[in-house]
Amino acid sequence: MTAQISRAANDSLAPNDLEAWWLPFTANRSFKQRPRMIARAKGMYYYTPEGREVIDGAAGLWCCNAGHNRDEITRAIQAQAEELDYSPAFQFGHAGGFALASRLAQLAPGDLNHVFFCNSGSEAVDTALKVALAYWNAKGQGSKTRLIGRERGYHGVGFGGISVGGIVKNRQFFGSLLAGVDHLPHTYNREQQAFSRGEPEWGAHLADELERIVALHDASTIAAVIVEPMAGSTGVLAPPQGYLKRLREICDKHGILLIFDEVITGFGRLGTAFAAERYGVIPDMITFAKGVNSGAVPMGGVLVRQGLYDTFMKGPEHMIELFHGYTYSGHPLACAAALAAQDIYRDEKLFERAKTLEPVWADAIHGLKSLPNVLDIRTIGLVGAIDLASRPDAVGARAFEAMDRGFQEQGIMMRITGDTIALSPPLIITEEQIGEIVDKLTKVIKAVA
Ligand code: PXG
Repeated sequence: MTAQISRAANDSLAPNDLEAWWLPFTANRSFKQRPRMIARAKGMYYYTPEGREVIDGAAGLWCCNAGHNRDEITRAIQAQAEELDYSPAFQFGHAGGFALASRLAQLAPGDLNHVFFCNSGSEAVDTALKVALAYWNAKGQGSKTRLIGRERGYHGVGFGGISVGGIVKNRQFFGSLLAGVDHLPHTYNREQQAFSRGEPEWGAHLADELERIVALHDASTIAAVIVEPMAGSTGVLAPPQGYLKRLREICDKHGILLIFDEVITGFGRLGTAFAAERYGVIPDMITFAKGVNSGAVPMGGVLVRQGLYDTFMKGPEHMIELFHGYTYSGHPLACAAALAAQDIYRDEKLFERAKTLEPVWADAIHGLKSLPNVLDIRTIGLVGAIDLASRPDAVGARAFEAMDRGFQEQGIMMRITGDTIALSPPLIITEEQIGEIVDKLTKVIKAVA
């Protein structure tokens, strides 16, 4: 009931009305004292219940790549809901799912030409990890069970994803996680890489740590390596030049599957359909979600290479080949939204747009270098991160205040992690709007000095 939470009514109504929803990854008590409410959105902007405009510096949560409330997507969802609200994907199919899978197979590089649908990035990651394990089983190499992730990796919040992930807080409260997981070192080094644009020169050798892990465990026990081509959630860590190629070579040498988690980098964020294309590296699987339908309906999935798919297509034909799937795998509304979003990406050349804007964006964001407390700035594609110095004994407080004041006072939505501000605007952003983001950030960073 939007009217109940207008600004005038906030103080009296907030404690009761806001109590029941336990918000995810949120400081709930702070939020409920001083809510950041959003009522509607269009294009590059959100609007608060009282009608205040807020520029979206984060494409929602890195997902609304075509901007908000695109008419084409809205109409596609409406039309689909009138025609077929739901149809089961276990043993049945519908045209939209097949059309979308073919479309994504064409978009993906190399022979990544089969798609397994699910409903989020977390499910996509768990699906990819399970496919890797089942693949080695199907090949008669069931001893290959270890999964290798990376420090500072984010792969969602399923038990598989937090096990291969490398974020301490996401792991430390949840028991022993999956057994048999090891981690590569992360690739960030401020001394060597400060204020980098694009891929830093230093750090390709960190891929060689995979050789050390293989020497420790033996390749006969390792199923797969999973990395984000660019680590998004932990503060925008672009891959060092040559790093991903080296990982691919080492995986090939030892017969280890390579999974790129492209939940953030997929659908144009780095100026190509997938980051795999930008880096000229073909992984064995790509996980995607978010941008697939510009965030309009929950959807995720895994793109799988021909050889993997073929390995499963054996045995009696009445038998299920992979004992895995979700009630809402390939949901008709999500597929319809995705087909419409993919049309927008193609017709408006939004991936190319991200590539063209990359230097403009980099100049603008790096222009904030001399503001107070700025320790590092990183940009790549249409992504940026600004590390602020932490306040003594209050890690995260400065960026939290920046996020809050940005929304409440300046009208800008940003993401934060620790004392890092992360930016990833919709790919429809104009040069003027990049300027608007920079102006607002300047004021915010000064205000939290
Ligand atoms: N993999 C990657 C690389 C992600 O970035 C997930 C998996 C999980 O997706 P779901 O759909 O299950 O949330 C993600 C999600 C942020 C932020 O601000 C990042 C994500 C989600 C919410 C916030 O960094 N990434």
